[in-house]
Amino acid sequence: MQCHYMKPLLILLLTTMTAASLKAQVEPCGPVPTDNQLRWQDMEMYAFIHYSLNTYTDQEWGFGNEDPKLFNPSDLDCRQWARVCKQAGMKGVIFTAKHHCGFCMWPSAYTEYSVKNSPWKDGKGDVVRELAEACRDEGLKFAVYLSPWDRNHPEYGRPAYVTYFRNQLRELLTNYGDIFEVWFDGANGGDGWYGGANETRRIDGKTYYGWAETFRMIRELQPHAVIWNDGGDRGDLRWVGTEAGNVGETNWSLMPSKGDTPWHMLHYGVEEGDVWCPGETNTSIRPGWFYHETENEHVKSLSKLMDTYYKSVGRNSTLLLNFPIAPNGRIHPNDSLRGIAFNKMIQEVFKTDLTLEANKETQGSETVITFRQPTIFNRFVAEEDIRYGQRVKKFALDAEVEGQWVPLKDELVENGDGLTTIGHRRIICFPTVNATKIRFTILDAKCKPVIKKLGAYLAPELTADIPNAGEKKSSNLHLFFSSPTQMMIDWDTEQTITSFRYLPPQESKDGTVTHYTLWASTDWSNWTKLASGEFSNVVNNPIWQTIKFQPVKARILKLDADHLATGNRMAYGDVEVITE
Ligand code: FUL
Repeated sequence: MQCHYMKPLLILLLTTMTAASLKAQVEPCGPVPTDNQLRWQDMEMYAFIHYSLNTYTDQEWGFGNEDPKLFNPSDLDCRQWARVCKQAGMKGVIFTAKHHCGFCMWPSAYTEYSVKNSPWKDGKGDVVRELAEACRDEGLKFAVYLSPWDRNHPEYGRPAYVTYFRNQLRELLTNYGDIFEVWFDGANGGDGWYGGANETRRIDGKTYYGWAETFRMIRELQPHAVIWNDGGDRGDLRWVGTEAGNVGETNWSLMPSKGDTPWHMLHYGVEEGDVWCPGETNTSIRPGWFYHETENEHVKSLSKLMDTYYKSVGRNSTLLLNFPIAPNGRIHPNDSLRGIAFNKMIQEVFKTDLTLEANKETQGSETVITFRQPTIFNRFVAEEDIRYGQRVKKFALDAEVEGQWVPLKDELVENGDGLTTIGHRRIICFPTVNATKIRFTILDAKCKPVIKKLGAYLAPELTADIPNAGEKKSSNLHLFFSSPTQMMIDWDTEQTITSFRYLPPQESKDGTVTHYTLWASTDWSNWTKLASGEFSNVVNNPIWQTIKFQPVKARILKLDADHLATGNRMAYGDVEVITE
């Protein structure tokens, strides 16, 4: 129900205006959030914690046959995780209770593949419980990630597994107090151990899990939880189509209630959508979701994290920031220090709203903020009162500098000025101006806008402190393609090599190798197979992939792309060969 906003009228919320009196004046305007969604949106930032057997096998996706005995942290301390998250400004924690490998971080009654068969605490431990309690003590909300895909379970792909999955979910939703969100990963089906069958199992993610029934159970057991679901039945929240840490600068919290959700819908939302389904921006503080020692120097820089903040919280989304747990059972100091610095920087940037002392006058669709004296700022914040929906479609922003109106635009946006919809919060970043006035004009809206806040801030200049992962260009290898899907690397003399690293192309998914076979030779005719398999999660998170093998003498390496994400020509961002 769209009504074009023509009437030059804008309601700027006054603190004295009660919700009831405002409600009486505001006409309904399309979908609005539920109380659960409103509470969730107010959290703004919360942490993901990835920890499982993968932590001990240096993998991103476990196959499902990894030995539970590998789980034996020397110093597991959920209180340290909760403290770090709290100091990093996170309002809650979502924990990987079960990742795709199927290993349960709590002693589920329905499987032997869990902490109860690990040496940690003689099999008497429960990571989910320790973390839930630590969060409660730190005043953080708690939530669970339960992977629908289970590469360990013998019945995966058949009806019996769905019962198992629901039984596990019931355990998590009944035994660990209030849960604020339930996270069902979208990676579904493929190869796995499956109780020893060692095969590929395909499922239809929309029908197989019977989401409607599962959702009913969640509503009953945890009526205040929001449901994140990627594909299948619409949950309360949506994925934003990337794990890189940004949502579209135009980000509608609306989606169509039915049908497929192609990338652009996930990334930008749908202006005409008929349900409220806001975007949650998930990304990791390091390249991978799980801990890898090789990434210790690649924890995201402060400027990269601030960029992520502006492109998530500042674009009407929340930020779900992942902290991996190291094998000793703690968050690595590089991650915790950076997380804490991130929060300090946010507090610093938004410490003083420079418009508080200024005069704000609204006439029709235009608000002019007049400062008492010329004021320096480089951030502008606008918020709609989303209890009444998301209404603004387009606005303009100008600063009066030395008597002249100068248009401002979002410098983090490549196409256009970025001054489109607002929603819960829109932060506009621009080079520092010294201005006497700001003019905020709503140019188009679905219905009469309800603006909750306008503010201006001065952010300190930030320079990148360490390079980000993926920026490295290290190759000095002699590399060529013998076919569109076969890469060769050769040396003048024999080398002893121990691993091969592949960085997927960074600009596009085209040509990304998802499945590979790697061969070595010393004479171009006899080839030894070194490894074959899948690069886990490489499409959503195109980070360095490492293939390790027993040291081998080689003069030539051959990489076969057995499957590409899209396209028919292998592409790469970089490759690296580790020699002894
Ligand atoms: C992805 C998963 O496949 C990754 O392993 C990770 O858990 C991430 C948050 O979601 O789709």
